[in-house]
Amino acid sequence: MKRVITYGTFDLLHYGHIELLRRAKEQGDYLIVALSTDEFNAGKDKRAYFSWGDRKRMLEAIRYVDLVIPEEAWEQKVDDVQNYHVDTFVMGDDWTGKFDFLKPYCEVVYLPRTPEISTTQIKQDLLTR
Ligand code: C2G
Repeated sequence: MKRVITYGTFDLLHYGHIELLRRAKEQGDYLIVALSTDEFNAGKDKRAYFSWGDRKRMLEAIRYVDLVIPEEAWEQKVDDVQNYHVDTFVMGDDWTGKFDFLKPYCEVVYLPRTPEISTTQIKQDLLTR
């Protein structure tokens, strides 16, 4: 059983997120999503539209996702990889290199982002319509 983990806010869920989750699941058999809590997002200068509970429920409805856990701190990744016996860590390539410190613990994979779609873009488009 190959276990994969990825991290993110996944607010205003869109096909860029789904494509990331689909490809992350392709890396193994079991996909864990560490979902940024509202408090952690505040640290990323992000204010999600949907609450953590609602974002968790939406992720749990996606066929590629097997488990959703909270992402509460930047420093939790090594513990997560060890505690959940993770084989592969996956992130979009906007993070390329940022998590290479995990390489001694698991495979680190950066996948190309889906172009032209983002939560920020959705918000901006809705404002200007
Ligand atoms: N993503 C993507 N294509 C897009 C938008 C997002 O592939 N068009 C990917 C991102 O690269 C990321 C994941 O979807 O891997 C989730 O995106 P966000 O919710 O924006 O996550 P982020 O705020 O980057 O949080 O500890 C890591 C952070 O929690 C990552």
